Order: sequence, then C-alpha cells, then structure tokens
Amino acid sequence: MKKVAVIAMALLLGLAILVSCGSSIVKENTNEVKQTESHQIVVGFSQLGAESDWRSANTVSMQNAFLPDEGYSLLYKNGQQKQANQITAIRMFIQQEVDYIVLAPVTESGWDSVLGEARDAGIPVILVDRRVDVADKNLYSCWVGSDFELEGKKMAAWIKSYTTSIGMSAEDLHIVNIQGTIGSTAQIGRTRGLANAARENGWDLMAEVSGDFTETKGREVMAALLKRFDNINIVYCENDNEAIGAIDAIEAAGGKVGADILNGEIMVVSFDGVNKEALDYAAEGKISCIGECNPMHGPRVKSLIEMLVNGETPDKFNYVDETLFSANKLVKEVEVDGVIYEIQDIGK
Ligand code: GZL
Repeated sequence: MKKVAVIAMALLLGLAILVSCGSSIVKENTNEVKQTESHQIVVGFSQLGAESDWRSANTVSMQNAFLPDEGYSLLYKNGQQKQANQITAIRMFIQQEVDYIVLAPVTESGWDSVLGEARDAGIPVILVDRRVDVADKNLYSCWVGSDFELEGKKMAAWIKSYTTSIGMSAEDLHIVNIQGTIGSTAQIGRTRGLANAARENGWDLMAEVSGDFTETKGREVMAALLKRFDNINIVYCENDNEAIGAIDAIEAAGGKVGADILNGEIMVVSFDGVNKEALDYAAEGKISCIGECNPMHGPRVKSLIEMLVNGETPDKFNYVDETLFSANKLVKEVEVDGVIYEIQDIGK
C-alpha cells in the first residue's frame, strides 16, 4: 500500500506541475495597485524564481492556498533567482500596503534593510522554504520549510549503508557534489551534510561545484567534472533537475549510471522527489536514492497566516517531516542522530 501511496503522491505532484507548466493558474500581478474587496486578506508573495520542478510545484501550492473565494488576494512576483528583484517586489508590496508578505529568499544574506522597511510599515513577514541570515530575527514572524542539513545527513547515511553492504572501503568512494544555488539554505545544508560525513568516514570528496539547481547547469558541470576526473563513482546532486542533466552528461560520455559501482557504474543520488522524470529514474534505479524535499508549503503558510490573523503566535521555525525514496532493496532504513528513517520503496 505504501508504494501505491508514494506513487499516487508523486503523480499528484506531477499533475500539479503539469498544471503549472501548461497554464499558470495565477499570472504574475501587474504593478497597478490590485483593487480588492475590502474584507480580503492581501498577501504579497515574493517567489525566488522558476528554476526547478520543485519551485513550480511550490508556486502552484501557494497559489492554490490563497484563493479569492476563501477571502484572500495573492500578489505573486517571480524574482527570476535575483535578490534585487525580490527586494523590489517587497518594496512594491509595502507601497501597496499588503496585509502580509511571504518571502521565499533566493539566498540567506542581504535582507536586513528591506525586512526592516516591512517592519517599519507594520507588515508581518513569513519566510517559506529557504531562510535569511539577519541580525534581528524579529524581522520575520516565522519560517516553514525543510531541515536541509538533516536531508544531507540522511543521504550520507544512505550512501554509507549501501556502500558498506556491497563491501566497499571508505577510501574507494570518489564523490563529486553538484551543489545548488550557492548561499541558499538548501545548498548550505545539503553540502554540509555530505562534507561532514565524507570527513568523518574518510570518503574522497573530490569536488563541490554549483549547478544552480538547474538541469542545464547540472549537465554542464557534470561534463566538466568527467573531463577533470576519471574515477568518479558517486555523484551527489543537490536537486533532481541537476541529476537529470548530470545523467545526460554521463551517458553522453559513454558512462553508465546505476548502483553497480563495483562494476564501473556511476551512482547518482539527488533531492526533491517532485520531478516525474527523476521519480521514474529512481524507480528504475538510474537515480539510486532521492532525498524527499516537500514543496507543498501553501497550506502550511496559510495556517501560519491564519494564526497571525487570530492574534496567535506561531512557532518561529516550523519543520516539514520528510523521507527518502529508492528502489534499491539493500537499504531499508537509515539512522541519523538516533532517529530511524524508513526508506520509501518506489521500485516498479
Ligand atoms: C529546497 C529548495 C530547492 C530545491 C530545488 O527547499 O529551496 O530549490 O531543492 C529548488 O529544486 O530549486
């Protein structure tokens, strides 16, 4: 039943993405002040970009959570992965006197000033997905998202469990990390999780290069790494879109992806579990393990805003529970910091 549930969830996520890719439910708002009925709650949402399937699903989840017939007006601005665009959007929301600002920050630094302007305007800020590194944490009301270092630790535990089970010695693991957007919370956490495990286990972590969470950059970076090294046997991609690009590059160079490292295959692992192609790759073993990163934050952000509307104080940090997806039968669970995480078997 679990497998059916997981695949059903993946298909639902895929459907959400198809809807968003085919015809976005809510077009980006123009700059005119949006005329809303007086009783509506106006939410200004500064989304960081549209770089990945995860991001598309996250945007659709937010758009579906704040609907006019449920008393909301959502002003959505896409930052095209540039902080300057997000800062401009936040200033526009302030001018429009929105009731709440929701920010999915592209990277952690550089937000103190504009969040200070929102505070001075009396507009609460809710952070979603990635976090900000500000001197005064009172500049935002609360945050909801993933524990990215835990995601990295879980994947490292899976790598250790699998390679140990096939009899590999630690020094025989030759790993490259195709990182996400440098300075983003997801990249910082996933990179730290792997780097610490590599140091503690004596693995050969040969390179860390940013693929910016995109398929195109993932392909480019992988092709360059294959020219640089002839002994790569594990590719750690910090999201699925990078993994799809990396797999293309490996196969274009005549390599074979899979878990049979001892017979020359290159093992690819990644994060998200949203992209249908990546989930299919995982089901057939081309991606050996995907660390779940759940994008469906819309309802979570909505419940945080509803608490604020009701005068309640939400928890400052709200973490999402996540698992690992794999069709590999050798690893059934991993243990991280004393907690057992069961692997969701998504094999066909
Ligand atoms: C993670 C999110 C990351 C995803 C990528 O919560 O910030 O950004 O892992 C996305 O796919 O681009």
